[in-house]
Formats: sequence, structure tokens, C-alpha cells
Amino acid sequence: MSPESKVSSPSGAVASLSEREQFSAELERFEMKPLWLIYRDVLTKQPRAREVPFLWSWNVVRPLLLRAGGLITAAEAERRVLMFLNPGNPAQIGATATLYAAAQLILPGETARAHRHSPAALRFVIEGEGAYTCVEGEKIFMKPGDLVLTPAMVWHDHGNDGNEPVMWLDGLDIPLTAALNCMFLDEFPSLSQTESAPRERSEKLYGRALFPSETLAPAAKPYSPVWAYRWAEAREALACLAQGSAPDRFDGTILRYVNPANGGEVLPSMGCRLQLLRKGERMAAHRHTTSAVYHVAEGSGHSILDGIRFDWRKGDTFAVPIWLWHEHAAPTEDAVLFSVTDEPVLAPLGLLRSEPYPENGGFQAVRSVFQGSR
Ligand code: GTQ
Ligand code: FE2
Repeated sequence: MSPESKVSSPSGAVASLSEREQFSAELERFEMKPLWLIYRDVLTKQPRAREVPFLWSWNVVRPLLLRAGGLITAAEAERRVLMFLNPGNPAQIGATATLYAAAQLILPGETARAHRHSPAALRFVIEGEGAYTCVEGEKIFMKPGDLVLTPAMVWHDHGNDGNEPVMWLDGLDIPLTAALNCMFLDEFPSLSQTESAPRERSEKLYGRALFPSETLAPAAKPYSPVWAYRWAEAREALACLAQGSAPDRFDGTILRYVNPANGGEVLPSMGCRLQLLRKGERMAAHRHTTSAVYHVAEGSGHSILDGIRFDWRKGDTFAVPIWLWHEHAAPTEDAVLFSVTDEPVLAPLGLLRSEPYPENGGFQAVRSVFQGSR
């Protein structure tokens, strides 16, 4: 036996490489494997995301979504949805490792049938009026910029009673639910739910500083009792916050959508944020263990994601994977970014971690400009 094929361990044990290989092969029969073969690949020093930063331009998405409107009905499709997939991990149904994002279209007169499922969902309306989501018998009419929640296992159907196409961003925790193998879907016995609650009930009862008296105790449900957060109110609150308070170094002027019963996140798996970047503001770069999907609600600007400049404008959606350097700027006009984050998942696991960009005064150099499609 040649000397190279002999290896030794600190304990002095000596074995030939082929002996070790044979040992590993033997283990396979019993569904075992030595950890030492993959130790460094499992316990990485830092997160190694397969997902990459990416942007879905509304200029591209909108005409494709309208084309889908001519190809398939909402009834046939169940949901007429174009999913946003991450090119770094296309086999996974998600924009990041934890967050699914998609664009949905509902045409005048259409109904998307009632169902409920274990993934939690939210919508952020991009364009059009006259559509509603019916949540547990409560019809919620939606306007651009409105956020509507359909938490896990809550009945929901969509309809368009108006006379224009309505399009929105869907955010769901599908990758997470799928990773947990916890997928459930129930179909409602009829196409749509009968309207059994007053319109916008959840907002009237929980969205103001007046609660039904028994609700003073922390909410029993793990999600917000308010189903809808209106654009006009969110935008007004953001403008108010911007007056007289200094912007966050990384995020500018930023609000959380909260569960009014406990001040916590709106959903157990997804948090929502709304941030204002004032004209001329350039925020510093950082990275964190949360991943996010951003949607441009107003204006235009750019983000530098891992050295790549992504120019964005109203209607665009972009993904920021875990532990990726990112910074935002609005050089020419005020911009408002809506975002969904998996922070509520990481926080209770003790996994929240972030760091500022250490070089160049906290700003990344731009290596390239994002070009879009293949
Ligand atoms: O609107 O109910 O994008 O159930 C994916 C799954 C939307 C919805 C999606 C869904 C929905
Ligand atoms: Fe759904």
C-alpha cells in the first residue's frame, strides 16, 4: 500500500482511504452517513442562499398578465396568477426561500372560487378598482395600495363587480409551508361565500381605537383581526412620520402594519412594511437574516443588491434574499416601497441578525446594472 493512501486521525487511528470509503458505503445500507464528509457544507460559516436578487418589471408583467386574461378564465384557472420565481432556485415556488410572490388578474364579472388553505396570504393592489376579496363572509372592496390579509385556513374568494381589470401582488408563505410539509386546501361547497358579515366589519371593529369589550385580552388568533389596511391611511401615517423624525439609516422612514390587538406582526409568517425614501435620500447598505419581497407603491428609484443596481418604478417587484447586501435610494422623486418580510418567522427562533456594510462609508460600489429577462 502506498503511503498517500494512509491517513491518520489525532487519536492515532490509521486507515486506508479505501477502508473509509468502504465504511461509508456500508453505512448507506442502514440509511446512515458520516457527518465528517459533509460537515463544512452543512454548518456553513454564514448563510449561503441559492436565491439571487431579482426584479420583475411591471412593464413586462402587466402585458403578460393581461394576455393571460385572454387565454384562461379565472374560473378555469382557480386563480389567474403569474408566479415570480427566483432564477437561483427555479425549482422552488418562491421569490425568496421563504416568500412566494405573484401577480393576479381578475376581469370584470369574474369570480375566483372560495377556498381556504394552510399557507397564509396577503394582497397588495397594484391597479384597478371594483374587485373585492370576501374573507369569512366579509366582503372587502379593494383599491390600489390597499393591503388585504387572508390568514391561514380562512375562507376567501375574489370577485370583480366593476368594469376594469384589477391586478394585485400576492404574497404567501408557500415555500415555508411546503418545507414543513404542512399543505392543506379545502374547497368551499359553492363558487363564492354568501355575504354574512357587514362590509369592512374587521376594520370597523378592530381597525379603530374601539374594540368589542372582550377583545381587550390579547387576541386568541395568531393574526390580525383587521383584514384590510387602506392605502390612504397608510400613506398619511407615513407622511406624518416623515415630518420631524429622522429617517432610519438603512430603511428611511418606515412603518409596520401591525395587529392592533397586540402590536405584533399582521401574520405569524409574514410582516408588512411601508417605507418612504424622500427625493434625494440615499440609505446605507446592510444585510440581515430576514428575506424580503419589495413592491414599488409610488415613485421611482433604485436599490443596490449585492453590487448590482436595480432601477425600479411604480408597479415593479423585487426580491432580496437572506444575508444579501442591500441599500435603497430615490435620487429623482419621493418613492414608497411596500415590503413583505419573513421576520416574524426568524424572530421567535432567535435567528435575527444584521450587520452594516463595513466598507466605503457604508455604501456599495456598483459593479453592474440589472438587465432583466434572459
Ligand atoms: O388568491 O387565493 O397567488 O390561493 C396563490 C394561491 C393566490 C388566492 C395565489 C392562492 C391565491
Ligand atoms: Fe387562496
